[in-house]
Amino acid sequence: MSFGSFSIRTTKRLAAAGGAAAAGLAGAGATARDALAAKAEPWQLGLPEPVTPLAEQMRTFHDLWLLPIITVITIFVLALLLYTCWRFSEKRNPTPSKTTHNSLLEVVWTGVPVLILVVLAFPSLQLLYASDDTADTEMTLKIVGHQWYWEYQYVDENFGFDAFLAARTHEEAEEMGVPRLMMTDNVVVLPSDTKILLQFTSADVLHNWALSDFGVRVDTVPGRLNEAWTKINAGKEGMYYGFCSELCGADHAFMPIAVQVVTKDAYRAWVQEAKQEFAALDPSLEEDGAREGGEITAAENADDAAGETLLRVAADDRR
Ligand SMILES: [Cu+2]
Repeated sequence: MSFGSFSIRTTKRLAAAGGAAAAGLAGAGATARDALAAKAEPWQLGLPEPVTPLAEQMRTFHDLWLLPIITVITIFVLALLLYTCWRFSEKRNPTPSKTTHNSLLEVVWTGVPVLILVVLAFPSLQLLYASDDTADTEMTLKIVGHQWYWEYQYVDENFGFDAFLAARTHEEAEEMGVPRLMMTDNVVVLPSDTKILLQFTSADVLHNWALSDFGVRVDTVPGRLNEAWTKINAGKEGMYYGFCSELCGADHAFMPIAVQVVTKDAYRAWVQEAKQEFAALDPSLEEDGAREGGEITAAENADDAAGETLLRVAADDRR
């Protein structure tokens, strides 16, 4: 299945434009970085630059809470071990004490970890609830895991496509001018500054759609519909890459995720092109002219539940 060249071409064109912009602003580190969004740099430390509110919240949780606490614990335990090795060696401590219990110490080493967990529970639960808040989304992208590629359905626009690995070898990558094992033949295009509902399911085994920059990492489970949301900050347009993160078989390493974030206007223009390029999810909606309206209403969706029963029914249940 390859609707291929279209997306790669578009991507190249837009990437070239991005590159030119970055070159024009040479020295502006942020711009150069955005152009390479999600591509790890040698000796890079820390989490990738977050581009969504959720990813920002996740980074804050990690950098301000988890990392300091774990650092203190690690240093404390290491110091304790070293001191014990030194102080209580056979040479320095030939006749060991026979003490077996110390109530105060036992209360402390039980109580302190409990307190740490209670403190961590607050930002953790905040994050959990925030990532579950799929209210008021403006569009829906349905993501279906396959062995070994991703299928994307723009359910509001009634079209979809498959995304296969674009370049497996160094030679292919060089020839196409794309990053090896990261680019796909068709690229997911998403608008910035738009709250997007992401729905996940699988046609065969467990996969995981993971895109760290968005703070999204969700299992696709056969027979289940998982949900998440994302809203890419305005001004963070660019290419983002992710990977299947649930061991799913022989080609697990060869089903990357490539997402191009564009402005709302560019997205609308792309949708018009994409509707011509890609197959309709439901051809019957084509014939009755529903597509001319641009939007498929929930009622039309419900009328037509037969085709993709599980996914549709699950989606409609929410309404
Ligand atoms: Cu996988």
